[in-house]
Amino acid sequence: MTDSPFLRACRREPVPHTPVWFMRQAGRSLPEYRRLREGIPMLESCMRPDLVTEITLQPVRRHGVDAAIYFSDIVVPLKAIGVDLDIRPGVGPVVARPIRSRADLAQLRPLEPDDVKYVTEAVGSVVSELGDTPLIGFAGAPFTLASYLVEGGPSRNHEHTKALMYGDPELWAELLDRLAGITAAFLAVQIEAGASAVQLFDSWVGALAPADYRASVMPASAKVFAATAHYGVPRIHFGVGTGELLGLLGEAGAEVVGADWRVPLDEAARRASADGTERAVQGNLDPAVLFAPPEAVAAQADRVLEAAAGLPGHIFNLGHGVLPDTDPDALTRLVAHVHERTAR
Ligand code: 1CP
Repeated sequence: MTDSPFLRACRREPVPHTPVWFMRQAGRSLPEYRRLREGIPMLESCMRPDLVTEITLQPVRRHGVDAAIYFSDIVVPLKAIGVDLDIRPGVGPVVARPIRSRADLAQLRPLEPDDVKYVTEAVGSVVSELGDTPLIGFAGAPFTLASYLVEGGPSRNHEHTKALMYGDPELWAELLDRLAGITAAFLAVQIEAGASAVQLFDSWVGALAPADYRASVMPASAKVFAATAHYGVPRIHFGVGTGELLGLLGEAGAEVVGADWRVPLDEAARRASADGTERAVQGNLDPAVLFAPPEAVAAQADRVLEAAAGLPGHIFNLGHGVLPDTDPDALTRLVAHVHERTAR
């Protein structure tokens, strides 16, 4: 397992082929997933180890990807500590009482492993079924979690979040620090139960300028990385639209930096390693490319591979999650194509 192409690439070691996995590889694009989920709300399915195990394994069986990602959602640890929230179909996470004042912070207490016993159980069961395929655990980063908590749901402009960040820096820092503790504890649960790597999703942090990221967000994300460093498992740090932040995402403490399709991977690797620590890169095919004919998908995948050709440490992925209407066969073909093209 420690010799798997995915883990070797995370450590920037030579690989027999470029490893591939897809963000959101489990989920709506798979008919077998839709069948299994029928009539079961999202958060309930995250708390059922039998369902989590099966859903996590589905894309591994179907596509032959080099890693599994634990089926859950970034708001699961918040639900587990008692935050009143739900995941609405077609919308996403919705929070009953958005956090906008110091009194609202009382909703956030530390996460204890006992709050998420179903995660420990499900990770153990997934790992035993996976054999030599590594399992990636994940969590939402403090900024992205804060965005849902402060806005009360999905947001395009993050206006309440930014109003709090600029308007009450002390409360903002306290909010992010609490979220960092919760996130670190949630990743620790997954690593201790057997996850071989973890990804910190700061999906929406690309909304910030580098100076604001450094001053107002990086201390909390760095705390998550510092708290999980002793496990020795690779940590991947990813956000959408983060071209200008790639250096800081690396500096926060990750071994692997994920990039979206807006930055060529050779440039992403340069930026991610700008502080002098060499880091692997993950990415970065535009998920919308998968709606093009097979030859066009292959050509665009080759462009990604060419940009990554000289890099010791590339994990092939999309630049963001699989879109719900993606043809699953396009994903299967893409995995085979990358494996074939990069076989050494
Ligand atoms: O890759 C997999 O196998 C899927 C597991 C997974 C992951 C990694 C899910 C299941 N959610 C996530 C992480 C997640 N959740 C992120 C970070 C990744 C990313 O940027 O895409 C984010 C931002 C969320 C929040 C969220 N949860 C949204 C986005 C809302 C928005 O702001 O636009 C949505 C739609 C959800 C619900 C959700 N999470 C996962 C599934 C399968 C679903 C749909 C559930 C349903 O409605 O039935």
